[in-house]
Amino acid sequence: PKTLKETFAAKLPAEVERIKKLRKVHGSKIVDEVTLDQVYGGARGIKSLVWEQVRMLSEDWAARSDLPGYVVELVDRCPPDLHPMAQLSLAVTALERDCAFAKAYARGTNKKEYWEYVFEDSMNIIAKLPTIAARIYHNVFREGRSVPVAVQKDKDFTFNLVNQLGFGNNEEFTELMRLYITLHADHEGGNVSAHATHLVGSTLSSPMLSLASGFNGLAGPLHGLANQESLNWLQKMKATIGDDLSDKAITDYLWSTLNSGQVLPGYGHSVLRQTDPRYLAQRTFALRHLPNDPMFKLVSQLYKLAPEVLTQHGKTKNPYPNIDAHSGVLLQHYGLRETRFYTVLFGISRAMGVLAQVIIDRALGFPIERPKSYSTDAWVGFVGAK
Ligand code: FCX
Repeated sequence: PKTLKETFAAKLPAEVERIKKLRKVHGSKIVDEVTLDQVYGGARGIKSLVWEQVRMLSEDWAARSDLPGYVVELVDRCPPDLHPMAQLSLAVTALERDCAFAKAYARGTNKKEYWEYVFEDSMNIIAKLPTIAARIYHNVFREGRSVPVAVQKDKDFTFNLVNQLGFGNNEEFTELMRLYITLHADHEGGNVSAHATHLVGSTLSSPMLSLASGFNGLAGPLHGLANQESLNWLQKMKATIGDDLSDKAITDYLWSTLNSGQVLPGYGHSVLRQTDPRYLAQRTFALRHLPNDPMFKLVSQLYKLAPEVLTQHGKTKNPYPNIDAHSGVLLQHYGLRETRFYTVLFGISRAMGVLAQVIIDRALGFPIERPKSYSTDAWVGFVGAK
């Protein structure tokens, strides 16, 4: 008898063909109407989460930054070859023990107050992320020979993040990290890390477990891990073409990547149809601070050549660079060379965006998210296909 996997593999080609034909004939058919009401659910006056008093916020986060001992132990016991994103997700999941919202819910707190506890939890999580990340960094990349220095309670979030990683005496790098943290926070709710956090939170699961779900999505190569993939790919390209930055050498390398069935990491986007403004913001920083960095020059050459190659390749709807095409060369320039750590920095920033949204979701009483699914047979019936 065939194994389940062999049975599935044997059925797959016919199924792919059937769906392709179904979409070809009925792809443009309207299958649902979404009213604005369904999008908003219970919109009322949305309280803004923009802060006027940044100093107060920094002090508040510094005051909440201590890690519970058991979380430190859990991180320290992770094997160094466990990907830093998996370690980050584990640590954030473990913070669930002190979840104010879960305790309030268990006490039967009125749903109008949920958001206040989610707010507390979100602030506590964000405040602890730099120390968790720095601990992972020292364990994995300094073989645990060093530990993060203490949080300086009078300094801001990013100063402490950079200082705890061990790069504190570099003001320019701190400035870059302020840009990095700002750019990666969030751009809208549909990307996987934002949507996963929102979706899991819609079940009233805790902010810790919701954020860990978002981090698990961010760890995918087509999403947040693209910043790691992008720099690794650039380094392989540099190793192959050396100092030959000619259009021909680079174009040939781009085609060799595409012809081997791989994507160009850092290019394309599910929604954008132009160069990612977050890419341009990083480019502006690089032109000002590291115009002669050889890897920046390579990124610039790619920016000139890759869109044309991707257009000729004819598959992507967006041949332009996204945020991940630039971030790695900036981090590397300042000495943070460990690409397996890059998505952790993306996650620290993304947490601010997605947790803010979870607070708003609870404040507005957004319902549990529940799209409808059908089997292909049912879809066939639905669209009246043969
Ligand atoms: N290189 C090669 N092929 C690409 C491509 C790229 N950079 N981007 C898209 N394509 C291909 C897709 O693989 C797909 O091919 P298929 O039909 O054989 O599956 C086709 O073009 C259509 O894809 P498209 O609709 O344009 O894009 P999607 O919405 O499906 O995917 C992502 C968007 C971002 C996932 C896609 O552009 C990609 O894989 N990019 C490379 C990885 C990356 O940089 N991800 C980071 C995205 C974002 F910035 C982030 O989340 O951080």
